[in-house]
Amino acid sequence: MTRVFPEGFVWGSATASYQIEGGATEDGRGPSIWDTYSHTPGRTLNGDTGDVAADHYHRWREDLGHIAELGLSAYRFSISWPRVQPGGSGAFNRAGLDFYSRLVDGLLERGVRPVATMYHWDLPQELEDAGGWPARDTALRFQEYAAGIVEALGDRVHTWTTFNEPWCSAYLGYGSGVHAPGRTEPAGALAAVHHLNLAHGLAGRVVRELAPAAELSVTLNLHVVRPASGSAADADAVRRIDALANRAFLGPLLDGAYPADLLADTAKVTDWSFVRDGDERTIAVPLDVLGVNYYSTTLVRAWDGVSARSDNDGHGSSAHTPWVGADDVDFLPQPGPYTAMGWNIEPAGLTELLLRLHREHPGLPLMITENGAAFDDVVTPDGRVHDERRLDYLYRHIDAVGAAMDAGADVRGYFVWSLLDNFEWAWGYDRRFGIIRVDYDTQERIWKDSAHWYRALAATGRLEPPAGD
Ligand code: PNW
Repeated sequence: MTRVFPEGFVWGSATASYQIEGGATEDGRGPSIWDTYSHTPGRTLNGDTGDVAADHYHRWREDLGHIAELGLSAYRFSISWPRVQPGGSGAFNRAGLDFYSRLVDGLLERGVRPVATMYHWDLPQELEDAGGWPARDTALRFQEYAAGIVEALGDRVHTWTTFNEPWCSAYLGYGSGVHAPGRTEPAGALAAVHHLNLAHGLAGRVVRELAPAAELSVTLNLHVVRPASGSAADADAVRRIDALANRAFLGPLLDGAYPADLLADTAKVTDWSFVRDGDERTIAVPLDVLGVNYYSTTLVRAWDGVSARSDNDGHGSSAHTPWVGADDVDFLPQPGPYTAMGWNIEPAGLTELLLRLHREHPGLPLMITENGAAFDDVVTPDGRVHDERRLDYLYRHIDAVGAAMDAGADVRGYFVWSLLDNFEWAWGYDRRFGIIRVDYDTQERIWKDSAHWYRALAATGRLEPPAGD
């Protein structure tokens, strides 16, 4: 069935600084935790680093051309903190700010709305050395950084997004250690959750003050958590993972308080004394739009402490769990099909998630800030990439967004992850999410079939089933 999206629905695509820019030591950029982590042997697949990545730092003008050619109404990118403030505090780096200023102007000239993420995981290494996100001071440094970039770019940026997926920064960075900085400290992970939330609130106030015309948002990777059975024990496993994954952020951001069950569940890990009077009020700065990243679903059951654990939480191999304080919850393998990340494909989960948000937070506009899939793309002799599985994934998920809108959810737009193949974190260059292929030898950009298809969608707002669907 053909689905028609409303006039003004935003069609965008997304990237992140460390994943595409390269230029890691150029023009005064300082090191980030991802430089350190990726240069540590054994941390990333094949020892890949973001030193060169998709060379966007030098090819940004060409990439703007692709964005314009695709007819996107918005482009979501992130600002590299160590590029604009190399040590994470004190002086700003003019050359770094100029890079983003040129990018923003280039987008505006092409009629594309700039959506800037302040933090997509590249913390200045100096701040990590001083304690990282488990340290409260990092949130205060983030407020200064936010003031510097908002002052420089102001309301030329249409939407300021404070954080991308604080869940990943906290639990993968400080819990399981499969992301930078690779620490495995359960209490530290929960302190990181709080300081990321706090930093969001502090930076949100900066946006309100310095760029009153800009929209304020944050992007969360909310989890759709389902029980393996109808038992009360499995329902409780769902509740606990929902608290760690979703309500640890939604609670303070939207309701002004951490959920009581989260504090009780994790009492053995930490007493949460890092939450000070007034913090929750600071965090709850009103949002204009909530960014939602969606890829897959999560299936859990209560673990009896005896049977073999399936050990399949989809977050990379680590002896440490990101789900701190929930050792008695087991993550089950899911029915396929799967993407090249091993993530199960389930578009209905996206509808379910959007309707939950609509129900629990009526009146809050939503934006899909990431959705997409990695597959093993093949370049055919005609020089094309027939990525029909990605195309099918995108079609089904965009259709699922439409279904949620039909049922009342206020969804304003959709950003495909990602514009370009890029450095997929611990998986390096082995996993390709782009709708545009990057040849890492020549840095040539090749439009995959999904890019051609997405251009037609952005031009018409009409979602047509791909051939063969
Ligand atoms: C998101 N997980 O990352 C990020 O925002 C992107 O930078 C990334 O490239 C994209 O999704 C694809 O992975 C995630 O383990 C990384 O649950 C890991 C997880 C979730 C999201």
